[in-house]
Amino acid sequence: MNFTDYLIYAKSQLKNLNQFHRIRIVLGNESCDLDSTISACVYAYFLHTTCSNQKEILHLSVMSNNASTFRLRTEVRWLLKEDYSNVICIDDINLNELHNQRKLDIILVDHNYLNSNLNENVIEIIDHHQLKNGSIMLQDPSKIKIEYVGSCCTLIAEKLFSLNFKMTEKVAYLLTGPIVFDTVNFSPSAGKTTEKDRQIYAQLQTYRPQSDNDLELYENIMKSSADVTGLSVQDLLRKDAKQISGSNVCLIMSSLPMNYTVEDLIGKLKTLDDINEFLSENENADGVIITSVKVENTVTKRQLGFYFKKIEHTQLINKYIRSEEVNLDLQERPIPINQARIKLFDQKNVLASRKQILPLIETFIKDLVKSDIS
Ligand SMILES: [Mn+2]
Repeated sequence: MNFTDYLIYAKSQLKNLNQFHRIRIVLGNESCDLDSTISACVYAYFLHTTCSNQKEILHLSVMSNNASTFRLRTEVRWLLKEDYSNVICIDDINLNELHNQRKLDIILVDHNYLNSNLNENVIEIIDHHQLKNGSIMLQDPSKIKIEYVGSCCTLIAEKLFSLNFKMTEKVAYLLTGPIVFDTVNFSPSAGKTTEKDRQIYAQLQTYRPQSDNDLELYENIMKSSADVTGLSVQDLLRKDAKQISGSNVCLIMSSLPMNYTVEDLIGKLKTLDDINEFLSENENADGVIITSVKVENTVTKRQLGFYFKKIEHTQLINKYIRSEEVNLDLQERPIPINQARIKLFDQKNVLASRKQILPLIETFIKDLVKSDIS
């Protein structure tokens, strides 16, 4: 069974879940980015084709997002082409029901933590994000693979190679997409590439006869990911969002599409209604931290901004995020809107992406107690 046939088969089985004894879900992270999506789909395909008991066990890749947010992932649609419509989103399947029926296993790819009771169903983790307090610990340590490489697809490909998977040109191509995208086509100034990313990339190339020009592949993914045609302020904030919850504060970290800056977004705001509505639709969060990357003549520029409903939160985060321990080297910029609860900065430490910033913010708001903010 090839990759396309597997996705069609998997989606068609959503109405036959009762016929299986076990449903094994490969779950991508909540941002549903290209890396997450390809990692989940390819790994589920691998597990399905190597499973000796396909009648009893169903392997599905599931995106942690609903279909209306997933549709904002223009780069995923570009890379997957006709396979895009067969991707399964979280609103296509009732995981809680499978959990209650005690037939659910979950494999996390591109994240290592679930903020729900489904945590106890996790049987394997393959990820390149930092482990944190509360990360899932599995009884069998060999089922946790966490390594800080540029792309989770590097780890998925490594695993497939080590287990004698019959690599095809198509699967090699799909895995290559996120690797070149996440490493900014192996750009030294982006600082994302590890030796393993290069090694695995070279190994994947041997399955792709026409792979001489991956600059074109990279530029196509970039172009489709940067396409903001028709996106509203809320879409822009929603496209790549991750939630951080402390006991007293909940906030969202949104990464904007490539080359669309925080300054562009703030310039688009006429009132705060759009941001407030975005927050109320996301667990009624207290605020949002927004990051952006723009590459100009191979120079990477980053911006960071935030908005909190309460001025006390703005002040607290402002103090923390500019501190030396966070080390982002932020330079404040003026904004075109008279609003003390919004801040905009150029981030001179361009090596720090959301992957590095998010755990710091997480630690900070975990420690916040009510007396700090009231
Ligand atoms: Mn990733």
